[in-house]
Amino acid sequence: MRIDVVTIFPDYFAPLTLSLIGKAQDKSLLDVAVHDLRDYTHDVHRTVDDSPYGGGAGMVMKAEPWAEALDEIIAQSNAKPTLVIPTPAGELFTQSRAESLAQTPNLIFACGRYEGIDARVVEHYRGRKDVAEVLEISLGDYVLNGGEVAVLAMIESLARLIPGVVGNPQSLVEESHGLDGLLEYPVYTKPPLWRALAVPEVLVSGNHARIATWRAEQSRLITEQRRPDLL
Ligand code: JBK
Repeated sequence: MRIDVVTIFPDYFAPLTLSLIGKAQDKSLLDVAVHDLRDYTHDVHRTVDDSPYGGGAGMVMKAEPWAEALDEIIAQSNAKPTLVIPTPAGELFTQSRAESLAQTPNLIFACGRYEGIDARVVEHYRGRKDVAEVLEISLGDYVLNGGEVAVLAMIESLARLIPGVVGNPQSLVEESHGLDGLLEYPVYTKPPLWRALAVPEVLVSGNHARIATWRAEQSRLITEQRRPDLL
């Protein structure tokens, strides 16, 4: 999979060289290229933003550098890319979205800053269905300073679903937001007694049927308490 990221803060993406995502790149399972939006400006100040039409606080990212960057990246793509724009006004990012993005050979992430990107950029690429699929996606209902952190989260979540990125494929299906859509049951390791707290007896019983039943009950209870919306 090829991932292109466009941002005014390329350094934000240094962590992608670490851990499983870094190893995936070493193994050529994944190829991440980070582009500086300012390289697509032509003025001495390398201007990427301007004041909003209609007034209001903050700045809006200019359409021209975005289009120059995206046109170049799209032209260099082998397959029709999916262009993901993280925005609090987007559709919510979910595990099922991660699963579908993990199947696309070519992803482009456009990181907005300030009050966002001139709306005509999305309008333009939405109108060019032959060259790209455009998705506006929100990581969640809170305020960030820009799309960079959202993109890091999305890349981590989708990259680990690419075959070969995570060593043990069973660990992919047994997790929260996995098969049953419930939250994870609590887990324990040695020592069996720690600060007067014992590991639940069932887990040391060796009875695998009882263990499975206990874990399913715990998942249901925790989901009821913390995330009733998932039930
Ligand atoms: C937020 O993806 N997001 O959720 C996002 C992107 C950019 C700015 C934001 O405030 N929430």
